[in-house]
Amino acid sequence: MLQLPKLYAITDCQMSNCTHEEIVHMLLAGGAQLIQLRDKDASARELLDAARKCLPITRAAKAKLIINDRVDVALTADADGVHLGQDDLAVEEAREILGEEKIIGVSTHSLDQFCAALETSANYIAVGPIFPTKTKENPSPVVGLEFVREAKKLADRPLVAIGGITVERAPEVIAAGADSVAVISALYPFAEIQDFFAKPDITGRVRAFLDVLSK
Ligand code: TZP
Ligand code: MG
Repeated sequence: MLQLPKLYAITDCQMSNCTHEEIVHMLLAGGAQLIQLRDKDASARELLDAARKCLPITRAAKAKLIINDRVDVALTADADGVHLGQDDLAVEEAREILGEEKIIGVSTHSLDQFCAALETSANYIAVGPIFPTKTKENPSPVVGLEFVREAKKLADRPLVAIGGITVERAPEVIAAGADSVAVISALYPFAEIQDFFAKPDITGRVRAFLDVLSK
């Protein structure tokens, strides 16, 4: 079975004022071993271009790079896998395209969706939003830590928790049963951006997550 590191770091160019490549460098410098390339504003070509730039960097660090939403981009770039939402291709459709070796993850937002995902060949199942989040447009209702506990009882594969997870809250999410916490905004500290050209301390945030999660 797939082993997931406790931190699943997701790229966000808008929040960080950085390119995906820059973000990936900073995430790896902090010790991230699992990264998702996510860009809802990018065209397929732009996302493919970013994936092709980032993959040699993650490979050199022996880290995994998962593409959000786009099975075609994951296949063409030969990424490590794809992360699917409820409106993307179904897991088995993606599996047919990507083959047995690639990682396929799927987001679920209710017990019904979680149970349906258990019937697929998904390598991990994500649940959320755990806490309120401003990052996702039209997020599903918050499911809370109780949902993580319930999902853990049923899970036969790694469980990823997402949505509003901060350094402070990450330990309780892992304690509730998540194998990994997927994080966007808490990796891109706005307050530290003093001016337009400044870059946030993404590496520092990764270290902070890994530090609390190693205890
Ligand atoms: N799916 C459920 S919540 C969410 C996604 C993509 C956004 C997570 O972002 P943040 O900033 O870590 O709350
Ligand atoms: Mg999606």
